[in-house]
Amino acid sequence: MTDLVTLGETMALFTARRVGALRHARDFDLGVGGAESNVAIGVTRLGLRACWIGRVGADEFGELVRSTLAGEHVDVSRAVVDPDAPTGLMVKGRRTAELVDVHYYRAASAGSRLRPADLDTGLIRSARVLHVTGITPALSATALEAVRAAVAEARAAGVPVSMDVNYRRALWAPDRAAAVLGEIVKSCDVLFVTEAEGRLLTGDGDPAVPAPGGVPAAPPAPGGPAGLAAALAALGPRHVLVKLGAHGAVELSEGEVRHGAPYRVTELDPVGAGDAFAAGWLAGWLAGADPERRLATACAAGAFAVTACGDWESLPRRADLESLVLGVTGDAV
Ligand code: KDG
Repeated sequence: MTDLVTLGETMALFTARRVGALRHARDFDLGVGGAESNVAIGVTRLGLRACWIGRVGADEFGELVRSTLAGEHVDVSRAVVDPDAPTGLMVKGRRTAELVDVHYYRAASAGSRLRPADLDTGLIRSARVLHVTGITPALSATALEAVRAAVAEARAAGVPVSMDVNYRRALWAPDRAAAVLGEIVKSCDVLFVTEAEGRLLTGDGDPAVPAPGGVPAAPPAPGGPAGLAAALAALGPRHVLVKLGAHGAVELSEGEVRHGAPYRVTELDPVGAGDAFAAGWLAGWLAGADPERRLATACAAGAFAVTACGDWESLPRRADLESLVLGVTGDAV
């Protein structure tokens, strides 16, 4: 049985080795990146079974995406190889030692041609959770329809739906994102947001939501993160997770507010931290961990993910989480 099913675009990812403007980069590491497949890898590393649904081109990068995910024990048997479009690309630079900048080359990519017919509805109906992000609906009309169809299928079968808003300014305008994602949120059981993304959904939007790797510059939400979580829970989700970066996270679940304490780590690459947080929380939730423990697991996973370069490479395994928590608090996750 598959625990988590997710759908989205996974791209080939070139990461500049040198700090500075990309035009001066000479060497790149080649890997893959995709928010949904990052979560799939994250929960797999924590002992669950995950399936990723998406499209790749019939090219070397598509092969790289499928073999990388399969190498991480993610089920890619439903991935579609599209002969008519290339695998999308993402290029990651280091503008300064602290600032990561991300550039997409994904318009009309194979991944953006995802469509409802690509879904294995039986698989979704038998999963323990469907995880989607706000990235996929921004890719194309058919990708948006695929997300809507997957969510409807899950709802009809009583499968919980989890969504990470993952707002990407490079893909769509904030008002369009708020309108489209606001509809999907109503069907979600679990919602992951940053403060700025949360305000986008509640209509107190600050359009200056950072690009991945950008520095969050959000003024405090009225009522603080707990007030924001309450406003978001009023839209539908039973569990709302507001990620606060270096300040940990706030969870509102079934009327109870919890604060997840941050872990002190040295940050090398912030991209992928949100996916790690979602994976840690979902893995704890599916394992039936108590609320304090699952939130601590999420915070520890998010912290662990920033300690090394790569969008998913530093996603923790169970033993990694234990060493991080033991190192800081002397307690086990
Ligand atoms: O969350 C990390 C992602 O940003 C990255 O892996 C690529 O899916 C991606 C995106 O669209 O930014």
